[in-house]
Amino acid sequence: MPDAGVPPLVERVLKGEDRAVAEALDRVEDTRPETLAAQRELLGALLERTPPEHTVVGITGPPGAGKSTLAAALIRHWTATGSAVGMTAVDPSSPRSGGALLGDRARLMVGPQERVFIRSMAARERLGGVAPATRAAVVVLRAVFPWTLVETVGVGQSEIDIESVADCVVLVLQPGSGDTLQFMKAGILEIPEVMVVHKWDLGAVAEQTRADLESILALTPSPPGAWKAPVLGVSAQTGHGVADLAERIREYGTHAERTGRLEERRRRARITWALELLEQRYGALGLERVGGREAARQLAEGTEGTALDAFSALATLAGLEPVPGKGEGSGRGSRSR
Ligand SMILES: Nc1nc2c(ncn2[C@@H]2O[C@H](COP(=O)(O)OP(=O)(O)OP(=O)(O)O)[C@@H](O)[C@H]2O)c(=O)[nH]1
Ligand SMILES: [Mg+2]
Repeated sequence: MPDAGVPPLVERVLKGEDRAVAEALDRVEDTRPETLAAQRELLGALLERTPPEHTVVGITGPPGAGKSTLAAALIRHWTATGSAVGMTAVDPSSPRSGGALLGDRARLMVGPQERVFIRSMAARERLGGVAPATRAAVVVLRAVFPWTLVETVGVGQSEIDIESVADCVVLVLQPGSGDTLQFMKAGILEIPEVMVVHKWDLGAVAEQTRADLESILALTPSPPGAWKAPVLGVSAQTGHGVADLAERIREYGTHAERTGRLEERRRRARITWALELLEQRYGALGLERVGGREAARQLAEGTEGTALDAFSALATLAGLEPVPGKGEGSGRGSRSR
């Protein structure tokens, strides 16, 4: 039903119009400071109308583990069961895997009638963790799609960052790579909600990797009632375990919702993003002016609205250039393309 107070773009995005989604993504990925006010308004309007059960799933893991292929398999699974999916994918020109896997719908093997929206991010945004633009893109996609997938690559920071973007993190491991021990040392095995030993079709080497991983995980018992990340053998190539993976993701969602973990995580994600914006825009000075990172964190917690609203409040408190919000001037920033 049309709502008189809803900006036209927001209304079109919520209907899932591809062009509107693409336009909204262009706007929120714009890094020019003068566009911030309009972004704040757009993201606020979208978040307000986002069904809470819409879920962001992060897919992370070392290069070549098959994250994109697995994402494609999940997309097929979800669309086959009637759910639309949004995804931020790596640049199709990725040299390693020929990467066109997701940029190209034909290779993705998703029918034209299936509701999938894939946003390619620039290669620079996939390295070294999660860019603020990715956070904003995820807000747009999540407003529309029951499922949003975010792929990040790397061992280390990207796994840690993805936790503040996704509601559920899936770690994809390459069989026989010996990464597991390294992951444990880096504290990465504590992050994912679901672990996938991928390329299960490789047989014994995959089974061995799962056994190794399970024995490492057995060393760190989880407190009663806590979610215990399952270790699944999956092959995107044969389809083995894909439905099970989707089921475990859903199961975790139910658990996180029931225990309040989901809400807590989204709350923390908002703060992380606000501080990131403050630092990105004003550097160390931004944090210093509000009394350091911890103080900034607490101040941000006391604010309402989206991460951009929290950031704006912090900037104002710091006596730094205030960021106009709704009705405070600075017209809608538009892009010249
Ligand atoms: N045997 C086997 N190979 C697979 C499977 N899934 C993907 N691969 C292969 O693994 C390679 C990497 O796949 P991608 O999906 O591009 O992996 P990725 O983790 O997204 O790679 P980057 O984005 O470059 O880090 C490709 O050659 C795939 O064909 C699988 O289930 N079984
Ligand atoms: Mg990939």
